[in-house]
Amino acid sequence: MPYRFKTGLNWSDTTPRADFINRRQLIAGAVAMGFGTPALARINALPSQYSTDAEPNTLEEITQYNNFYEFGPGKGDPARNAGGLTTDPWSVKIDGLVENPGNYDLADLMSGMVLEERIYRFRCVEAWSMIVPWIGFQLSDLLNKVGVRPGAKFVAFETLVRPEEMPGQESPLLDWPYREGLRIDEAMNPLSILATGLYGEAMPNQNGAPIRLVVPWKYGFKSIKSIVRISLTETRPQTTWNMQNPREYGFYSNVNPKVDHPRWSQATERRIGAGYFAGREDTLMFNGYGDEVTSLYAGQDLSKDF
Ligand SMILES: Nc1nc2c(c(=O)[nH]1)N[C@H]1C(S)=C(S)[C@@H](COP(=O)(O)O)O[C@H]1N2
Ligand SMILES: [Mo]
Repeated sequence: MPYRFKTGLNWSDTTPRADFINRRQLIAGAVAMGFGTPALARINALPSQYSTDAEPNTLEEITQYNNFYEFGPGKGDPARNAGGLTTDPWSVKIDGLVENPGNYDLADLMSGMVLEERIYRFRCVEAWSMIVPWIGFQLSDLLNKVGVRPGAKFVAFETLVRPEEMPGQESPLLDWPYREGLRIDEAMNPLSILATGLYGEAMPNQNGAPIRLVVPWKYGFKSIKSIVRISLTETRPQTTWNMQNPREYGFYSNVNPKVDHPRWSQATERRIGAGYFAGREDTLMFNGYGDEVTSLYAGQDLSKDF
């Protein structure tokens, strides 16, 4: 694998992060989740300059408290129902304003990509948060590989539609497929990643196997799971929650403590697993990633472009 050292970090930096990967806990979790074999292959990934040094949530918290409406609307539904999703073979269709469109097998899609471990803050629009040690690569690297044609202004994403394996799709709760989108400069920002694993192992189904988006300065619903299509478009794509309720969910969905959801405050958040007495934390503008992304929105009124 051709490592590209962008960060000055390397494996000899024995970061304290190595300590949190408690192998026994991982394996116990994998078995409890029905992965069957404890022999999950560890993924080699570089540490990243973009990681927070906040303490990650446990594997159990990350894999038992989920939003993945294709498997039901409850937080426990994905863990209960996603085990039967077939994630191999997997292909992703890349189309629209792109030099090399096609149906890419996941392995081909990932070839040449640099895998990093990115420990990111993750903030759901429902005002809870987690710290997740993702494994993934920059979306920009993939877009550069397939070649963005002039005129492309947005990137649209779609999730798999397979009601036989995704029982939530039997109900019209959302207009399937789940859809999301980014402006091209947001997609090219180095913080935007396609994640294929977490805690050093392949992505659990309930977290969006085998490949999902993670955009850490935006509310969690932008981070679309189990992606089967990526389209480069000239016009702004339709997005699931905006279609469902445009008054409550905008296209941008940047984490913003000063712009409340119509039905609740966004000023504070509850860290999953922090315990009943831990108290709420202040939500940070752009979820704490302002240094990296504030310039993307120069001149925009973020109370209108919410
Ligand atoms: N396809 C799809 N992607 C999705 C969702 C979904 O229901 N379907 N839920 C979103 C929401 S609201 C959140 S908060 C995150 C949750 O990711 P996690 O379960 O890995 O924490 O996934 C996002 N991506
Ligand atoms: Mo969410």
